[in-house]
Amino acid sequence: MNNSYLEILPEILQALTHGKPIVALESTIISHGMPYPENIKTAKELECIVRENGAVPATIAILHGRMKVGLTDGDLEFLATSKEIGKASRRDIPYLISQKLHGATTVAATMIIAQLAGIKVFVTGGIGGVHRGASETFDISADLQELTKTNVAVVCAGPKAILDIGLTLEYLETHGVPVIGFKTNEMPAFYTRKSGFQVEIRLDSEKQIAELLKAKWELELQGGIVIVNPIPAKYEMDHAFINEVIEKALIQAKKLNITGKKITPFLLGAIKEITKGKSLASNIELVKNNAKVGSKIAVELAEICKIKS
Ligand code: PSU
Ligand code: MN
Repeated sequence: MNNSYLEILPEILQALTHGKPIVALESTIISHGMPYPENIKTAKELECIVRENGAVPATIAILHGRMKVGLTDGDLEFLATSKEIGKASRRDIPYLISQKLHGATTVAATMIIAQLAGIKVFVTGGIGGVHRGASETFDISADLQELTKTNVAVVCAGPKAILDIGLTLEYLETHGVPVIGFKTNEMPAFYTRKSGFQVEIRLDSEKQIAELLKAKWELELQGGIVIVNPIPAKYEMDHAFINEVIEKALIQAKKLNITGKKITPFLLGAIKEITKGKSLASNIELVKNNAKVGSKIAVELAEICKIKS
C-alpha cells in the first residue's frame, strides 16, 4: 500500500496480502452514535464478533491527520471519550488530513478509506439516507452518493427509522445501487424488522451474497451494495411506539433548529433519552447481528476469490 496518507495495522496488511477475509467497521457510531461507555464496549465486542466468525476487524478513523485502518485499544478509547473528534464524511477528509486533526468516519468516509485499503465488506448499524422533509431541507446523507460510486458492500439493519425510507429506496434505485434483503422480503427499519417497504432482491445465504458482490465488481459496475439484515426479533422495538418517539425527537430538533451533520447524532441521542435507553440496547444488538453476517459474507467472498486465482 503506497498511499502515504493511509496507516494499516500489520495484521490487516498481512490479511490483505494473503486474501484473508476482512471486515471494515466505522467510527462515527463510536464517537457520535452512542454514549460512553456503551460505545467503547460495543466497538470492542464488534471486533471480537468479527474474529469469532473468521475475519479480521478493521475499524477505521482519521487520527492526527492519518487515515487509520485498524485501531489499537488506545485509539478506540480516544474515539470513545474525546470531545475533539469531528464527524467525518467525504468532504471533511482533506481538511482533517491537511490540518492533522481527528475524525470519526461516517459510512461514506469509511467506504472511501476501506476502498483505498482494498477492503470489500463493511459492517455498520444503519446507513444515512433521505431525511423526512428532504423536499424542503435538501437533507440527503452523503452516504447515498458514496454508495453510487465506491465499491464496498455495506451490511446494515436498514436506513435509520428517522429517515424517509421510501425516498431512500427510490434514490438507491435511481443510482443503480443493489439492495439485498438477507433472509427478508421486507426492508427493515433499523429498530424494527418491518417498514412497510419491500426489497426486490432476497438472498438467504452469505455465499449467494458473496457471489453477487463478485459478479457486480467483475462486471465493473461501479458502486456499493446495501445488504439489509433485520434486527433479531427479540430485540426489536414496537413499531408504533418507536415512530411516536421519532416524531417527538424530530419536533425537538426543529425547535432547537438543529441541521446538517448534527441532526443524526441529535436524533439518536433524543430517541435514547425518550426511550430511557431502550433504543440504545436495540441499536447495540442490531450492529452485533450485522457483524456476524458481514463477517460470514467476507469469509465466503475470500473463499470464492481464492478459487478463481
Ligand atoms: N447509524 C447508527 N449510528 C450512527 C450512524 C448510523 O446507528 O451514528 C451514523 C453513520 O456514521 C452514518 C451517519 O454514516 O450516521 C449519517 O449521518 P448523516 O445523516 O449526517 O449523513
Ligand atoms: Mn444530512
